Amino acid sequence: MSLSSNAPPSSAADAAPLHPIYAELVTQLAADLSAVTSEPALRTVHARYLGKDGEIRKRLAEALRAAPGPEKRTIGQAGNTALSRGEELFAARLNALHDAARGADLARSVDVTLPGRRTRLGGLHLLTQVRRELESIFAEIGFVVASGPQVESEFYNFEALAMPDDHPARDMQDTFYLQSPPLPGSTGGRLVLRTHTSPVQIRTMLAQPPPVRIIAPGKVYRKDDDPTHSPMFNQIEGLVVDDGVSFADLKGTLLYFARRFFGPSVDIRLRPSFFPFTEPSAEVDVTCVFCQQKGCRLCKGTGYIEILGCGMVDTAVFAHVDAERQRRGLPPAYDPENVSGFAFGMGIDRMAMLRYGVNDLRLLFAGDARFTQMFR
Ligand code: 2NL
Repeated sequence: MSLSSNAPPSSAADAAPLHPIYAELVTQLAADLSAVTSEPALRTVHARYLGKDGEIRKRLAEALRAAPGPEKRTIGQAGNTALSRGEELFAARLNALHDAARGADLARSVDVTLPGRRTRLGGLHLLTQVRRELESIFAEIGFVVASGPQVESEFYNFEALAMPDDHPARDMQDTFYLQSPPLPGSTGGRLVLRTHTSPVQIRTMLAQPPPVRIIAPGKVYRKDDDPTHSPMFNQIEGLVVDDGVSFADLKGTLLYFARRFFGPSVDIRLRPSFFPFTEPSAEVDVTCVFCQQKGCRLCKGTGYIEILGCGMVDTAVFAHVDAERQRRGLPPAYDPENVSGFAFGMGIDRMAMLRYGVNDLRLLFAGDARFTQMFR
C-alpha cells in the first residue's frame, strides 16, 4: 500500500484562485465528489463535470464565443487550469475511497484459534452403490450396460415380449398408462411407464444382430403400493443371445453372480416357473445368507431365499423382433434355427435389502438422512 496516498491532496486546496467564470463550477464539483461514497458514483460525477460534454468544457466554449478576441487566450488557459484542478480533486477522492476500502478490509479480525468447520462429504445412495456393484460383477463376465426410456410404448413393453392385448399385466389396475395420445407416426400403441426393463433388451435386438450380452438396470413402475411394494422400484435384467447359448450357460452365469454378490460359500437352486417371454423358465433361490440353511424367519425355515427369475428366451420374442426388424428394412438376425439366448431379471431393491439386512422397502425411497447416512 502506498503511504503517500494518505497525504492531503497536494495542489487543489491551496492553489492559486481560479478564474471567476470557473470557480463556482469547481467548488460544486468538489462538493459532489465528497458526497459520493462509491467508485461508480464518483466516475459519474467525473463525467458530468470533466467529461467531453461536461459542465467545465461547456462553460469554456460559451465563454470563448462571448469573449472579445484579446481575452480568448486568457479564458482558454484558465479553462485548462480549471480542468486540471478538477482532475486533481477527482484523483484525490478516488484515492481516499480506495484507502477507506483497504482500511475496512484490514480492520476485519479473524480468530485463528477457532476450530475449523468440517466440510461434510455427501455419499452415494445405497441403491446406487448396489446397482454399480451389480453392473461391475456382470462386467467381469462380459456384460455391457444398456439403457432406455422409462416411458415406453405398449409394443416395446408388452407386445414384443409375447404379452398379448388380453394379458392381465396390461390391465389398468397393474400398469400406469399415460393420458397423452401415441407419438405421431408411432405404431407402438399407447404409452406406458415401463413395468420392467425388458423393453431395453428389445430395443437392443432391434438395433444390432447377435452376439448380445447386456444388462439393463433402471427404474420401473407398477400400480402397487403396500409395505412390500412401491409404485416405483429398480430392476436389473440381463440378456444373452448368440449361436449355441444353453440353459447350462444361464445356470453358470447365475452361480457366478450369486457367489460374487453373496459370498463364495453360497449355492443356488432353480425351480420351474413361468414367464410369458421365456421357455423354459425358472425361479432362482440362494442358500440363506442369514442362517446358513439352518432355517430362520427370513427364509421361512426353508434354508433358501428367492433372488430372481430367468429362462431361455421364448422363440415368440425372437419372432416379434425379426418381424419388426423386417418392417424397418433390416435383415432378420434372430432366427431360432441359428441363435438362442437366456434372460433373467431381479429387483435391485431386493438385492440391497438382502445384502444389508434392510427390513422395510420404503426406507430405500424415503430419503430419511438417518437411514441414508448408514451407508456412506
Ligand atoms: C423377475 C423375472 C425376468 C426376463 C425377465 C426377458 C427379456 C427379454 C426376453 C426374455 Cl427381451 N426375457 N426378461 C426373463 C425372465 C425373468 O424377470 O422376477 N424380475 C424381477
